Amino acid sequence: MIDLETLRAEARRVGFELAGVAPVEPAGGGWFAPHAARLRAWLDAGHDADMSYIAERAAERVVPGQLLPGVQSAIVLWLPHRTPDVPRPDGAVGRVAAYAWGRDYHNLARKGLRKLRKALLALHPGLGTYLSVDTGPVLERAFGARAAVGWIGKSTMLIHPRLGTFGSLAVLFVDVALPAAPATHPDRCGTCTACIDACPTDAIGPWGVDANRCISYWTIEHRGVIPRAMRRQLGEWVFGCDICQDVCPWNRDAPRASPERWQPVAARAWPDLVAWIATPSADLEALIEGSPLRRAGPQGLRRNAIIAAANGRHTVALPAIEGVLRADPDPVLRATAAWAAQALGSPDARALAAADPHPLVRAETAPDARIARDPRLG
Ligand code: B12
Ligand code: SF4
Ligand code: SF4
Repeated sequence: MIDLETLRAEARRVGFELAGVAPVEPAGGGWFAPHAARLRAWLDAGHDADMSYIAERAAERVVPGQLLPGVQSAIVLWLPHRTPDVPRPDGAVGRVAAYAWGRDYHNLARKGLRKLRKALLALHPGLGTYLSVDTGPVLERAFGARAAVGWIGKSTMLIHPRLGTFGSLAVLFVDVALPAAPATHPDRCGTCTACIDACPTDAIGPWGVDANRCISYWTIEHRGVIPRAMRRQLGEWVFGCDICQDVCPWNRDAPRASPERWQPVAARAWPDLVAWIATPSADLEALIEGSPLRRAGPQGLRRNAIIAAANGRHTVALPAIEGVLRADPDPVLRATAAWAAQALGSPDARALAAADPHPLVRAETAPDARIARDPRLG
């Protein structure tokens, strides 16, 4: 049987900074029951917004034996992803969450998991495994907490006392009982409420994060037009949001991840809004190859860039936004451009939107679509 020290050494060899083990009951009872109940409550409250993929595979999330019959342990792995900050260039740029400044962690984590599985199979021939990164039907933070990789903070982020919150998780289920963490990590949030206070949309509540209010959800997961009530709240974020992590005291002195490994680039950390807006969706695809930005897709990224340009009052982006409104084939982008062009004072935007063949775009001329000037934006 592999011991924890050997497992940790193997995990480090294949690129993970931390590894821990949680015991798993195939039926999902025991320590896991409160987590399953929280997932159910979160779904019942509608906090999943339109991420229907979570509810569709909720049964597997709460009964791990459905993913791997006879599962006995979950190996939880941590990949630190926040490199040193990339300097902000001058001009009209948007903000991107740290995990997407460079290479895609999903690829690195999957490669690492496969190597780890190979090493374990050499020790345990016939071992049954199931591996999951992010979109798999596994409650990763619950297993991370039980494996004592960290504690779940009020922001719902899993926090490691040395590494903070800026880490991605990956999980490997196995059907043998590995030596599990004897106890969970103590909660070290104490009386702090910095994440709750700083969240600009009040998305963090007692049930966890309500995706309907979270900037990360709207900029990454949501397809289609973003509701007007949310657009101003996105500020300059064009992919994800790091506010609840940036204010967390456990990140203050956390070491940064290797830039050689992650290869962060300014064009992804601080995207040029005009370039993103003006690049046809088909061409933007090539620019985001091998990056987590692919999750939002070219339509989502260009939509978000148009909103960020309006929020930042970047009039330099107006010609590109009007170009989208006049000629882009995508009605979602034209509708967003109609709103943004009006916000930036375009004299033609309203008439162009009114003459558009698509109802989504024409809706942006309704009286409540007129944009009140936000005093904070000058
Ligand atoms: C859906 C999802 C989202 C949604 C919903 C977020 C949410 N909090 O649920 C949206 C799109 C908003 C989102 C945003 C982000 N996400 Co996300 N997301 C996921 C995903 C795919 C599923 C999460 C889920 O099941 N949510 C449902 C709720 C019910 O689960 P939960 O929030 O994890 O809550 C659990 C605990 O909080 C626990 N709990 C909370 N309090 C208590 C108290 C007690 C007593 C107990 C027993 C349990 C408990 O109960 C729940 C069940 O375990 C996971 C990957 C995965 N497969 O797990 C990544 C994941 C959670 N996301 C991640 C990241 C990095 C982010 C962002 C930081 C990205 C960004 N920079 O924009 C933001 C952070 C927002 C935030 N504060 O959570 C990482 C988190 C890593 C970490 N260190 O914690 C994960 C693990 C992906 C990964 N593989 O690395 N995400
Ligand atoms: S990611 Fe941003 S919007 Fe979402 S909970 Fe954190 S601070 Fe709030
Ligand atoms: S900001 Fe404070 S309350 Fe929020 S997760 Fe970090 S330590 Fe916990």
